[in-house]
Amino acid sequence: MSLLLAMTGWHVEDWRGRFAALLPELPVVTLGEPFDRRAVHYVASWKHPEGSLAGLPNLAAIFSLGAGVDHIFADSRLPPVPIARVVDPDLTTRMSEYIVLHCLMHLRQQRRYDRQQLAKSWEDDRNQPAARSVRVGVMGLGELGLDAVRKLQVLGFDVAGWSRSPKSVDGLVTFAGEDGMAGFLARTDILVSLLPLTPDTRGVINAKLLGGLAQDGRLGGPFLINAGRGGLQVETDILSALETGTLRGATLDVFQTEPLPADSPLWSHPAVTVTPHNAAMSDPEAIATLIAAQIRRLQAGEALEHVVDPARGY
Ligand code: NDP
Ligand code: OXD
Repeated sequence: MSLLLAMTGWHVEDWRGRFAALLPELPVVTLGEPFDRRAVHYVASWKHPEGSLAGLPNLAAIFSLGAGVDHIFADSRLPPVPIARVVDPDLTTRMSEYIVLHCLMHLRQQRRYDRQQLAKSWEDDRNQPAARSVRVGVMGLGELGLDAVRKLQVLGFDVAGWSRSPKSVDGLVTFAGEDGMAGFLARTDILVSLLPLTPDTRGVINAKLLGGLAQDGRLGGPFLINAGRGGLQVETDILSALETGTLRGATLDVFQTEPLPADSPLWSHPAVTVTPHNAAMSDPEAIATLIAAQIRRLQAGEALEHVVDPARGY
């Protein structure tokens, strides 16, 4: 019985060491070496190469090394076994820090004061709207979205949420599905995207959606914060909306192509804040501990936690 580490872009030997320490009885193998495919019972994946998990006859489960699973469902030759993802309080807290930071940055117009400081310009218009007068709309009311909602509410923001299925959340105005989209957007001054990337959500942040955002808010125009996935957004539509004034500014942590190409106009746009897909960096020790606990659970005949639904894609 072994654990296969199937990842690209990460230091596989660091992960081997972590799992070997947590599960000393379980051999750990990697895609870069010869291994017995029949012995592999578990896979830990981050962007594994297409087809690399086919032909593992005794595979029992695939563990995503992140919260998102779009990188796993991107493989058209995926074996039909349960897929579990990361749900980790540390990761959730980091994401909420990011969302709160950028909502406050747009509320308090920090980019503008940065420019004024560079120009040594003390300007008379120093007014600031109150958080309670600014409407934040959170797309995605899952592990990350709901935590961000709670923390934004503590600061006084007027928060609403949008999800696939209808939700009743104490103290939160909620909208759901296609039918709820227009009403949700019409009361949104800062749009926060914490959606997973699925066939249904790909390209959802497009000209039509941006055109539906509130234009009557206290910030002088709507802002976008996307920390979900780059595939949710149509970057040319975001740039056009910034040019026409439909959108006042954006914070983007994720991009259609990552790393963001050097020639992307997003890098130098004065109304765009770019971060390198690190809104919520996973703590590797916490992730490995979580997956080791999942493997122990399976070995004890218990059910896996945080299993995703292949039909929904998240
Ligand atoms: P969850 O699965 O817990 O929540 C997903 C939410 O999105 C749910 O509320 C779900 O609705 C909603 N949703 C899914 N599809 C649709 C749809 N078609 N229309 C409307 N709502 C939809 O995920 P998490 O909160 O844990 O994570 C969200 C995403 O954040 C991850 O998939 C990943 O892409 C991203 N992420 C980004 C990181 C970063 O550093 N930038 C770090 C970690 C994660 P419902 O409640 O009805 O099911
Ligand atoms: C994740 C991520 O999905 O870091 O965990 O994007």
